Formats: sequence, C-alpha cells, structure tokens
Amino acid sequence: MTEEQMNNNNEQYGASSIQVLEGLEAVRKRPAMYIGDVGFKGLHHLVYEVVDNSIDEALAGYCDTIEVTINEDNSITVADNGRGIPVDIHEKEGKSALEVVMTVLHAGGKFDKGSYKVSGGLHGVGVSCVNALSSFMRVEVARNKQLYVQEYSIGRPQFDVKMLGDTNSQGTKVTFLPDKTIFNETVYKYDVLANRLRELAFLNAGIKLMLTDKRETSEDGNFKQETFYSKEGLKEFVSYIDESRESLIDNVIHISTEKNGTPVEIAMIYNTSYNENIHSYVNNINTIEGGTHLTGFRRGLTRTLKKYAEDNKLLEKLEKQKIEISGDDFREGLTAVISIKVAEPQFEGQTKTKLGNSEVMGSVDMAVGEALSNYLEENPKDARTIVDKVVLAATARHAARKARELVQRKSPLSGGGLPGKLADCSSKDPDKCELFLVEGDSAGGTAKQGRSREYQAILPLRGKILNVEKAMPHKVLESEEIKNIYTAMGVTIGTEEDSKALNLSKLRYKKIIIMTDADVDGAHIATLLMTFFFRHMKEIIEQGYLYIATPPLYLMKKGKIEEYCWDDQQRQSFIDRHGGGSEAGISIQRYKGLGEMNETQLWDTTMNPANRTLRQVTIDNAATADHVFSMLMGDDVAPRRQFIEQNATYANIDA
Ligand code: 0RA
Repeated sequence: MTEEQMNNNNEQYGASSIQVLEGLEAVRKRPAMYIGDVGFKGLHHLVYEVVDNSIDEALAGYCDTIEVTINEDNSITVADNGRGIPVDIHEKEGKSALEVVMTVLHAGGKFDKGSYKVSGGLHGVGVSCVNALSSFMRVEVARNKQLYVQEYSIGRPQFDVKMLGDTNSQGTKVTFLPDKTIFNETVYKYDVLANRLRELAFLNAGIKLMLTDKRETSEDGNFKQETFYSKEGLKEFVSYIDESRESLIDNVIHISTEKNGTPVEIAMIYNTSYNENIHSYVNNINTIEGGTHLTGFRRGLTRTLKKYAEDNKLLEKLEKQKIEISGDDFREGLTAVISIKVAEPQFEGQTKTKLGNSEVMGSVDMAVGEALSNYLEENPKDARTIVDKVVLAATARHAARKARELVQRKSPLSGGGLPGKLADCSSKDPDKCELFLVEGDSAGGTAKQGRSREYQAILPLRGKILNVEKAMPHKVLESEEIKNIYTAMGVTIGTEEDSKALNLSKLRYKKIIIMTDADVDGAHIATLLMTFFFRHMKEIIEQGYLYIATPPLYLMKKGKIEEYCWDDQQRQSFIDRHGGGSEAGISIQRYKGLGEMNETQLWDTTMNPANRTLRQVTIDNAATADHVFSMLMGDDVAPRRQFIEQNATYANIDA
C-alpha cells in the first residue's frame, strides 16, 4: 500500500482502521495460509468462501436462491435473496456492520446466533479474506427497502457505505476480481465451479444454485447456464453417483436424524459392482481423509448387518467353511454419502480433511444402527439381497487370498523381484525417479532407447489393461499387467481386514507417467489406467504422483525449419509464420502413435523434463470423479459416448 492511500484511509476512517488494514495485509503477505494456495485451487476457493456465506443464510432459513456468475473479465458475482448483510452502525468498530463484515478478518460470524456455519469450514476465512485478495470488490445489499453499496480495492473501502435508492427486493450481491499480482491462475473453469455447486445442491436440499458463464455465448446467443437443485438431497446424490451402475436393491436407504446434538444424514445403496464408494462431508466440506464420522459409519454398518445376518442364520455356510467375514465385505458394492454438521469441527491430517472429534463416532454409529436395523426388518427382501452379497464377497475374498499374498509379499529387492519387462533406472532416489507406463512393446522399446537411464524407468504394457470397474477384486490382482505395476512401483497392499490399505513406504518412483498414443485407443488405455489408479491406488493420485505425458500431434517442416505442434492452433501459427498462411511447401507429419517417432524425437518432445509438458492427474471433486469413472468404464454405452463427445480433450477427465 502506498503512503498516500494509507493517509487517505486514516483520514476517512480514523485510527481504529489501522488494525483492520493490518489484518488484511497479513492475508496478502501469506495468502496460502488462508486459502491453501495461489494457484488454480485457491482461485476457485475464493468463490466457495463467498458462496458459503449465502449457504449459511439459506440454512438459517432466509434464502432459497444463490446465483453465481463468471463475468467476462473472470470476476465473479455471487447473489442471494437472503436478509442482506446488516448495514447499521457497528458499535465497537464505529462503522457500518457491512463494512466490518467485508474488511475485518473473521468478522463474518459475529452476528450469528448459534447454528452450524459451513463457512467455519476447511479454510473458513470469510469474505474479508476474499476481499483482501481481490483488486476490486463490490457489495450490494438490498435491505429495509433500500439498496446499499460499498466498493473496495485489495480490501480497502473506496467510500463509506452509501444508499443507492429504493428497492423492493432483498439480498446480498458480491462481485470480486481476484488480484492478478497474487494469483498465478486467473481464469475460472466452468466445470470445476459447476461440480462444486452441484455437490452443494445435493448436500443442501431445497436450495437453488445457478451458474452462468458470461465469457462465452452459445449459438443461440445465450450464456452457458445451469441450475442445480435437489428436492431430496443425499438420496438423489447417491442416485446421481450410481447413475451408470446397476443397483442391487430397489430403494436408496435414507437416514436423517440427530444424535447427541449432531445432525446426521446418510444415504446409501448397494450396486452390482465391487467398489466401495463412500463420500463423507462435515459442514458441507468433503472429508476426503475420513475421520471419526466415517469410522462410526463403518462400525454401525458392520455391526448391524452382521447381527441381522446372524439372527437370521444366514452365515452358516461361511461358518462351515471356516470363512471369517471382514469389514470390507460389508462395503463391496456400497455407494454412500454421509453428511454431518459439527459445531466445532476439529480437522486433522495432511490436507486438514480428516475429522478428529471423537464424540462424533458414537453418534454416527448409533444413528446407522437404529435406522439400518429398522430398514432391514421392514424390507426383508433387500436385507436378504445385501447379506447374500456380503457372503459372496467373503467367499471370493477367501478364494482370492493367493492373489493378494502375491502383492502383499515384501517389496522386491532391487533387480530380483522386479518384473522382467521393466527397464529400471539406475538411481534409487524415489524423489528423482520416474516410471513411464508405456502403451505397447514397440513404443516401450523406443522409450528405452531415448530415456535418461539414470532417472527414467520404462514399463511397457501390452494392449488394454483390465477394466477394473467391472472386474471382481481378485481378478484385478491376478492380472499380469497390474501385478507388474504394483511390483515395479514397490507398492504393497494391506492386510486382509483392510485390503485397500496401501503401503507406499517402499515406493520407488514419485512420478508415474502414463504415456500412450494420441489416438482414441491411446485415450482409452490412459483412461483404463487412471481408473485403476483411482480405484486401487488413490493415494498415488492424492499425493500428486500420477501424470499423463503429452506427445505432439504434428511435426511441421519448411525447408530446414522443424517444429512440433500439440494442437491445431500451433499448427496454424506455423503455417502463418512460415508459409504466409498457405500450406504450400510445408510438410505436415501427423503423429498418431508414439511408435512413429524415433528415440530422439520421443525424448525431445515427450520425455525430456526440460521441454515436455506433463499433465498432473488430480481429483478436484471426488464425487464427480466417481460418477465419471463409473460412467466411462461401466456397461452403459450411451452416457459414455455423450461424455466423450462433450470432452474431446480426453485426458482432462481427471474430473
Ligand atoms: C448476519 C446477520 C444477518 C444477515 C447476514 C449475516 C447475512 C450474511 C450474508 C453473507 C452473504 N449473504 C448473506 N446474507 C445475510 C441478518 C440479521 C437480521 O436481519 O436480523
């Protein structure tokens, strides 16, 4: 801030505002501390912070519509039809309450009387923080039949709250432009915001959330726009996630109750797949690392189903064969969403998305126990179907023991236990080592020739790997190609009790790079591999270790000039620069497969860390990723075709 601005502010607002300014200066000095990062994630997080305030107003029962607009300049407008932020003079600060909310760190909740604030969430930093990180912000409040406004620049008010005139509506409208000197990314991605708003609509039944993108108009001249609204909340959420799966029972089991003061809502269904898909939320925040609520859910589920099965003598077959049921067996083919509200959540874990409050465990356990045992008694046909599935899972797991032991055995020593097809690198430092998973033996051979022998290992994969979305769990571990991936990576899997627990302590590479042809088959193979990682090695994705290589599409030549191009825009640019817009005299080589490049070309374009572009695979929204993968890899052809047509840039399905 310049001296001059500082003085101006002091004159206008008195000495008390110095404190305020210091607060927001701290946010600008260490933005990552407040919003996680200053990249793509942090940029989108700003929107969630503002939307959360409106969600709180809706949950308090005062508003039912929230409109989010991406404006042409990548500024964002969030408007709700709530009571409007109070504008009267705040006694302690001596200025408009509106200004305090917008400019004082953590002031947002000051007027709040009880209730669970979703805005107390993951970062929960409030709108003032967004203000501090915005080169421009404007708030409009419609309240008491009057329209009020104030504007800010990097959190500093540009004038006192002023009245604009009469109005018959009410609500709050915030517009902000993220500060380009703070953020590395300043372009919003429609789908990312859409996924979060859809999720919020499912989590908060009855609230209408709209998203409009003013940056592009479709052919009919309208802006891109979607409305997210769910009448039945979690029940519809579970149906949406399982849209492409065949369900095992007729109904979504729905639990909505309050235990020891903790509101607990759960929706669950069993499908014919072998995947466990549990998504858990605390105060609308996706707790991807789980926590006490998830543990409570698992306990309640296992205990209740086991008791029902025992009481009805449905486990005798297993007992005869001396097969013990494990916790996993109760969750095979289960899709569930758990959403609870906690007044003072304790978030732990690496990404602060693991609930720590111990008192919650018993509440969720009890809620599941009561509601599920009732459901089973009232729906004996469904109960029988579920128990049969559990018994089948236990039997298959028992039979698959051998396959698992293979992957469970100690991580191979260097050389000895490694797959024969692996061309390993000489360095043993996982931080520096990379494993390329390459489509086909021929491209694998080229990659071996071209690579850095010190840091890059090559594992050629034959054709299409198993579709893990459809295969039974033991088939996954029996697959030669998949076993090779585990052993090459040095990853072992957990105990029989928790077969999904991965042991990454001997991980041999911290970059796993999928390298496939730039054609439809290559895209399919990359998707199969991503699906495998998503379902069976999620931590590898979560740790940021999974990447996709991007081979070029064209080699352009004019005389002695050669350039690689990755898209049609670059291709056109070459033609413009070297042919004056005409293709005459220009040779265009279209690469369809990696095999069409020699080892030097493959190294230069796709493998050399100095030139290559790797796309990191990330899970932006776990529920969306689940929905997308089950759709892409499932039985239904129609939604898959539609998705592929809509998402021509295939590898971007990292959801
Ligand atoms: C505190 C008190 C009151 C409204 C709000 C906060 C409020 C905040 C936001 C943020 C975005 N939209 C919002 N809508 C309302 C009103 C208290 C009263 O009217 O008695």
